[in-house]
Amino acid sequence: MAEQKQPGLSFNALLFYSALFSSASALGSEHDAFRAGNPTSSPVAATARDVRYLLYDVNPPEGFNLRRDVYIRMASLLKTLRKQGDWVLVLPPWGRLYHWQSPDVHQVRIPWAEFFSLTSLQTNVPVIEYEEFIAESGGPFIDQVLVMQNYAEGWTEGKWEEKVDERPCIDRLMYTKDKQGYYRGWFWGYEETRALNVTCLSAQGHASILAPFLQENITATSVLLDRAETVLHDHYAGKDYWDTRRSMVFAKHLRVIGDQFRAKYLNSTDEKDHTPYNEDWTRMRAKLGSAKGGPYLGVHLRRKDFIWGHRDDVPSLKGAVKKIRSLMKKNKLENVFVATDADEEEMAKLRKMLPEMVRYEPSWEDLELLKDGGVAIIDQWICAHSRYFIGTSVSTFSFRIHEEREILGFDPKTTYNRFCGDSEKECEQPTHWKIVY
Ligand SMILES: Nc1nc2c(ncn2[C@@H]2O[C@H](COP(=O)(O)OP(=O)(O)OP(=O)(O)O)[C@@H](O)[C@H]2O)c(=O)[nH]1
Ligand SMILES: *[C@@H]1O[C@H](CO)[C@@H](O)[C@H](O)[C@H]1NC(C)=O
Ligand SMILES: *[C@@H]1O[C@H](CO)[C@@H](O)[C@H](O)[C@H]1NC(C)=O
Ligand SMILES: *[C@@H]1O[C@H](CO)[C@@H](O)[C@H](O)[C@H]1NC(C)=O
Repeated sequence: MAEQKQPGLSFNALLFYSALFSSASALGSEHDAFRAGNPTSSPVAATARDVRYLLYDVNPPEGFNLRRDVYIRMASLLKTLRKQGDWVLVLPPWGRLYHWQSPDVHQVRIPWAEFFSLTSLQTNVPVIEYEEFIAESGGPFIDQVLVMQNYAEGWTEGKWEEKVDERPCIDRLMYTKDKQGYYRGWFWGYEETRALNVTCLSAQGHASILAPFLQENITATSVLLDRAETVLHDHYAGKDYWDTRRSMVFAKHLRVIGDQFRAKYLNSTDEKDHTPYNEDWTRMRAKLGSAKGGPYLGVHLRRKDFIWGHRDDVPSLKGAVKKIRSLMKKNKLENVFVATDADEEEMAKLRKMLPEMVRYEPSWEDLELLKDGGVAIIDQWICAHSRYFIGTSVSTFSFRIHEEREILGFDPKTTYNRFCGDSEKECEQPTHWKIVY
């Protein structure tokens, strides 16, 4: 990792200074002329250094935890791009997520710093928030949007091959042209943002197959890859995957709230639990089995859309409580912490069956401050520190807890567990993914 280390803050400082001292003159192209008309713009900054910006977005219905996974794919692509050019990754603001339904809480245009430690992310790859991009690149303009899609014809002769081609758009575009000929779209709630060009790109394969195309066939300074989940991981659970995953350190204020809750309600501290934490993720290298965890069972019980119709791998509440009790007994634990998205009706039933359960329940003021995303992270953080954890089948929320526990150094036996459906026959347990340092 050492050779890739990017001192985060000085990176931005560098961009800032290059904007101040650059003597590059105004540029010929239409785009730049347009930008130069913006009084706050610094179009010279980017050109002086030939910085190129990679932006991305994800299919709207996808949840918070899949989006965290897509970030890993994009960071990987960025690393490939940086072998040949000075690319920077622009973090897509959080918001308008399907699951974030708390009423009256303003949940759009949320910067990444509200959930993650930016300096930690920057130690892995150069990233900037969207608002920094606007300030730095000369305004709310994105040169080129590439909407990723599959191939209309599917796999040719049933054969899988990796490829990228500009193709006509298959689905109706989520962007419309305005009177000036600019494209308007969602752009994370930034209504003033415009794109100068939108085209579709059929892609099949891992994220880095896009690199040659972006280097050679696209000259735009800023490129937004929409539907970025279309491309796969370069190497799932490889070193690069884990470097990026480890760099996704939760924002300190959320960890502090989680730690205070552990201490107050669960008799759990890093010292007693053998879960020392280092702010610098590159120095975090806990041995498997070294973490003991707090004296409580950690439970992630995903409900809502997971119980509607489709899933026979999700238990009834009664089934879940039975499993919880048996695990508490087996592990000699008197406390249980439950993270769940259950609705009020289910919550009441659960509380009746499991009156001793502990939950993190923010006041409305806390919720307004932390937002649904922050509360979800606190839930994950507390689950990640439990002596024994059980999650929900194929929930990305549970998967992220597995990874957090792996980073903290828990024995895999205490982590890779999930509830089984009440009448599920072969209840296969989650896979153990070992960190590659
Ligand atoms: N606070 C809290 N929120 C939860 C919990 N479980 C689910 N949620 C919310 O519901 C969302 C679940 O969607 P995802 O994050 O995508 O995770 P998932 O469980 O795999 O669900 P899908 O990926 O949508 O299938 C989370 O982001 C949270 O907003 C929980 O235990 N605690
Ligand atoms: C839009 O982008 C495509 C693909 O790069 C390019 O072929 C086309 O000329 C661009 N259109 C405009 C108006 O710039
Ligand atoms: C770039 O475009 C040309 C012409 O359309 C094409 O032949 C070539 O394969 C493209 N390169 C990449 C890396 O996609
Ligand atoms: C907290 O845990 C310690 C051991 O780590 C134990 O000695 C103590 O009794 C516990 N306190 C409570 C209130 O359970």
